[in-house]
Amino acid sequence: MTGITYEDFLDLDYEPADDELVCDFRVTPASDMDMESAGSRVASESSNGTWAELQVEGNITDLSATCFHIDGDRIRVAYPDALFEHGNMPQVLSCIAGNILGMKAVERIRLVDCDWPEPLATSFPGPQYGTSVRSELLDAADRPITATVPKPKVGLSTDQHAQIGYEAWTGGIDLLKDDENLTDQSFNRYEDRLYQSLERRDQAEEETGEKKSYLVNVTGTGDQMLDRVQMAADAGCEFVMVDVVTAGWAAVQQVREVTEEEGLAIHAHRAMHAAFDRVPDHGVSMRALAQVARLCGVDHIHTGTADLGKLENEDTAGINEWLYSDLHGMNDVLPMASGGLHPGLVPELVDRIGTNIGIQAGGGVHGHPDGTHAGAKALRQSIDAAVDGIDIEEYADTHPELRTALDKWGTETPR
Ligand code: CAP
Ligand code: MG
Repeated sequence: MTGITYEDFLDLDYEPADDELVCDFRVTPASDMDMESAGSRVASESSNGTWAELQVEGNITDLSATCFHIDGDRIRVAYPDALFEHGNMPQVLSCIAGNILGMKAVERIRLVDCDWPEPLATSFPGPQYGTSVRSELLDAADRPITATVPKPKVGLSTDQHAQIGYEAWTGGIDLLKDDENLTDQSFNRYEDRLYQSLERRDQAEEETGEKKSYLVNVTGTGDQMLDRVQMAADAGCEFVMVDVVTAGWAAVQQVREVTEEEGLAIHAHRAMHAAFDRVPDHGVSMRALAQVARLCGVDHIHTGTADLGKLENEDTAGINEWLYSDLHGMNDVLPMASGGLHPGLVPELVDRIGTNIGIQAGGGVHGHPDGTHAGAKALRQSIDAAVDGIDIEEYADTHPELRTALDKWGTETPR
């Protein structure tokens, strides 16, 4: 029998093994605690320790995490591979982002970043398409893909929703997108919305000669989501949208299994992410959430507008770089910029985060003085100008829809 205490989870000479998950935490210790004590408690409570000395047998300590690096308010913790159930994201998060976020031993604690080892990372499917949606499912290999959410967010009838889709698609938009809080309400039922929108989509494809699709929101209970994904596939849709934070990672993993069979891409909306990541010294960073989403297999995820839009963002460019980066051969993820965007912001957005992105504009399309179709054309024109490196004002001189948008919104960030 061996006695284990918090101190056994701290070793500043420890070298993590290649198959260990390494997590970076930002820690503000409680007033009566130093970083070493706080670090040992983080490693203990997030693996297999607790506050009381335990008498344990054999190699139970093989499952113990180790706080092996402290630098200012940052600690690094290494987790043995055997601690985790491979392929089970809720279990992994219950370790690295579980009880430790509520410990009295720390005033504040934030899971900032993770270094995912091959055995654990490859136990997850990863994205089916990632950025290749641009060429495999759409005709946007050389430019940002565009999406629009009909506004108002909810309350439109199915007819109105599908009509707006048609006007946006024929104006140059690639993807119609449901809002995060539109699912199967009585005024706009999922099944009717799906079929009617795809009918208008087919019409728009016919007229424009461009591939078009629909980010239909399948969020619901576990079974509802699987039924809705299957219905989307049967109806000929190429994408589904999931509110990944509110639905939960277990649900995302289940949806990923069906989309694999049906060849559908997953658009991840991150509603509620700010509850985790907005306070900079506590919670779970958007970077860590994006990593989890990639492993679970989403193809797109909202990562912000590089501070150009109406919502607070955490390091859009840095998170996007990680989503593009090699992860043991796993597909990348297409970042979606959304939230207060309009044509006037596109040149700066592309300057800041490039063109291997998606651009979603709801108010920035449907708020256009001449309506949805003109708004869609203006957004597409702003993207064409940015991709071709033409000054947007100059381009607007020969593109009236863009001219009208710039006259209305200029290049201001809405509040
Ligand atoms: C944008 C949006 C998106 C947010 C999500 C909205 O609408 O539909 O849900 O962009 O935030 O409801 O606000 P607008 P994020 O285009 O009309 O602003 O992308 O930061 O996750
Ligand atoms: Mg929305």
